[in-house]
Amino acid sequence: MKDAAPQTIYLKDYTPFGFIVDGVELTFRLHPTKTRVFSKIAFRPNPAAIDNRFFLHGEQLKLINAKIDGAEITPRAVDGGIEVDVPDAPFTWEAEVEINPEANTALEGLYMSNGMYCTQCEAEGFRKITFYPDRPDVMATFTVRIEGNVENTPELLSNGNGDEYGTDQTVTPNSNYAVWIDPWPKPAYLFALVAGDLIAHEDTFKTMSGKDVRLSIFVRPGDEHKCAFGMEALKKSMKWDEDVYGREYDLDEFNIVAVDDFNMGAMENKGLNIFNSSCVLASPETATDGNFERIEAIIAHEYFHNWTGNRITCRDWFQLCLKEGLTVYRDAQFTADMRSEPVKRIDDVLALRGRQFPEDQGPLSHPVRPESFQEINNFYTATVYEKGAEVIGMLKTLVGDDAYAKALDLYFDRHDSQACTIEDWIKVFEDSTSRDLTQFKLWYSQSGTPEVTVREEFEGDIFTLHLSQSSAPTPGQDTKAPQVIPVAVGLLNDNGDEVLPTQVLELTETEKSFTFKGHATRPIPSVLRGFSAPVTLTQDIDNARRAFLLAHDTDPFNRWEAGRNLARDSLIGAIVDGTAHNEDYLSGLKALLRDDRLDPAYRALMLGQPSQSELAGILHKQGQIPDPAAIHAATESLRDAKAKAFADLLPDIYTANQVTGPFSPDAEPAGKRSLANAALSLLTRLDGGEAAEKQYKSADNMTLQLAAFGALLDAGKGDNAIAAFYDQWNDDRLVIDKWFSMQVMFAKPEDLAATVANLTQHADFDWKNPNRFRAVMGVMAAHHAGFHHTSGTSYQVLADWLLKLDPVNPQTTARMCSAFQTWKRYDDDRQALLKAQLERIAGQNGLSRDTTEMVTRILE
Ligand code: 0A1
Ligand code: ZN
Repeated sequence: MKDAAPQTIYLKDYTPFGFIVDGVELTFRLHPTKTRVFSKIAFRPNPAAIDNRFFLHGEQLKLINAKIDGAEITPRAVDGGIEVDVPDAPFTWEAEVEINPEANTALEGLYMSNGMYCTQCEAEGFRKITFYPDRPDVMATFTVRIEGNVENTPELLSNGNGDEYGTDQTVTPNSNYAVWIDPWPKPAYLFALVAGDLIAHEDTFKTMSGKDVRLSIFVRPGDEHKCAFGMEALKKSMKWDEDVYGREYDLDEFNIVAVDDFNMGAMENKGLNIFNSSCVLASPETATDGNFERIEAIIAHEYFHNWTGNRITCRDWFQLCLKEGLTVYRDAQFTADMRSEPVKRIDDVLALRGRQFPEDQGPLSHPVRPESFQEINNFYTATVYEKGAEVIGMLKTLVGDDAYAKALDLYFDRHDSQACTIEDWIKVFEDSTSRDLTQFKLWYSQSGTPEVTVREEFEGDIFTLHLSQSSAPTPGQDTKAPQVIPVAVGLLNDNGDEVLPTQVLELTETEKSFTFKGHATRPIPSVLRGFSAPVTLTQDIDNARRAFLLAHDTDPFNRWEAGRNLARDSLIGAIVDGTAHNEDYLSGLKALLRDDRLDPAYRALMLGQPSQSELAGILHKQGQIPDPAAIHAATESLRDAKAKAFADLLPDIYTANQVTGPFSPDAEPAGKRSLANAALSLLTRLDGGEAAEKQYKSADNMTLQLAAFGALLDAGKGDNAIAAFYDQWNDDRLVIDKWFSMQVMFAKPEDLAATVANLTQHADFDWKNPNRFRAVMGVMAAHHAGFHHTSGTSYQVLADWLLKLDPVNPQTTARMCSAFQTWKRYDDDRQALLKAQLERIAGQNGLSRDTTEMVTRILE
């Protein structure tokens, strides 16, 4: 057996597996370096097969023996696995393999994290556990026996329901075992096993049909006090999925485990979700409001996968958005229901613009459903996840809420226990609404961000909106067909009253005009309300109009957007020709900040402004070469201008939004803290850090402590806090991740590379831990002015570390290569520096398949 050589896999080449699996029995005899895995699998020929070659995936496995129907055989080693001649009738495959969890630093398959055994099988990790048809369209029921040692692994967990637990002293002293039965057929990527010394935080949930489900969050001793919030989030998620989607949980228990070494956020393994500890553990002292909100959303996301992903899974990995786009959409609905809908929408659009738009504007651009890949792990992208969710949102907007609910009922009924495609998904909507969705499907196949241009006309009493769409070429797609773009529009009069409530215009052609009759005076349109489609909008309107919308738009998203566009144009003016910042923006924003009727969280978002990398992307799109230093200077000067313009208001806002009483991470107090902290950050520009110093000293929760820490670092007065923070928190790895990140984030651009070099010398820079690596390297790559400092040193530091990490953990290395994806935006000197680093990485001997694919695509 050899690891698979790099090859491109195409959606068009899909064929079903030649065999059906009737049941899987696994036994794990755990050992840190020599775990034995025994498998017994019932196969039968698949009547739908095109090819009946019996190929099983397998990587890094030591085969001890293999049998077909009890007779020992010798499989042929082929690329990426083994091949065997098998009978043309049902048969039983048995194998014994040995694997080495301790040596598994890639964190795919069975590995060890702080003495605990755990698994990560999505996308193709199961093949590192045993020989198997490791593809999502092969679904089977699993029975798993785990044999361990009472002292090291008192807890032995797998998918489904715990069936037996015991100690069997006759085999080995101190040995223990557990048997788990998962009655639901599942693909191998949803397999999970955890074994270790864990403590359970327990609860129960009564489902809509009255069944009691046992809920547990398993953590390492010492983390017990950080589970309560996650448990509440889980119960809320279970209830919400019943109330809103009619989906009930389907096992007797639901288990979550927190692990410290994890490549991603969390994983939806059937009945045994495994979480990066940063995405589940929280206490008021150690986690910020932002962390709490994210944890609630990720717990919901993984739980919602039980139906959208697990009960109905993907036929092949090209269909990844089938489960991810829908589940992200569902978790966003959940957060909007639990918290504030406009705030969640703005946060999501910020994330889309921050992560997905750059992906779509550069060499990594790909459709929501890609058509080829070399390494599937490289396609867990913002496009598949976040744009995938936007596509679901558009579908719902186009068919309406009731039709969406009906279509989802049909989807769950029709496809339960199946592995499906986007065609199946679309067909459900076509069948339940009688609408032809052929054009809509282009959202899944065309890459790139469409640009919608708006022109207005007013004649007689008729107001016309002329809409047009275009989409720039993207890799492999030079020309595009027009897509169906839902453009939500409302009309206002001069007093700011809504004269036409929100309507959805369907832009289906390259150009289309929409008329609105009976308007005695010229109405003011509010276009793309709620960000009804993932597009860029070009609208030739002046600052006065934007200021009007900032003051009056009845759509909260577009009201925020008006302020955002004012800020953007003010910044672009300052960058390009040193124009002073826009007074209308500052005075409009000030009026809004004063408005106590507005949610503090919303006002805090209003105070924000486009990031430096977003500005670089906008300039690039306008055909200009972004200058990171000028962009940095402009964003700083706008913050200074705000501090000055709001000087009289900031202390009041700060005081009025202090929260008293016991800490609660709910939306209301969290919103107040976010506004107070936004005010503090500006105030620090006026008082030299006095208020921040006070807040740092008195803070009794991480939200206040970290904001004060950041304000002090920003003011160049963070030295004492750096030392104090470390002393206070050096035994809490999640907080120490923050300590690393904050120092990188607030480094002066010219000091960034040196700050990072210094931090990587620190004894706590445990670079093999993905969270710690990202806390430093990920934050460095996101520090626009510092990463792109003319010296090029940051590029080099990042490349050095990526080369060091690649042999240890290809997946995390490859993901971070996207830091280089925007390289062609910049001037010749920077491009040369960036290219040299990319080529240096690409030229490394033995570079992983993951990283090779990323750097090759980026360089193309
Ligand atoms: N399916 C998980 C995330 C996940 C994706 C890929 C992984 O390894 C390549 C691991 C986890 C989710 O959507 O939460
Ligand atoms: Zn997911």
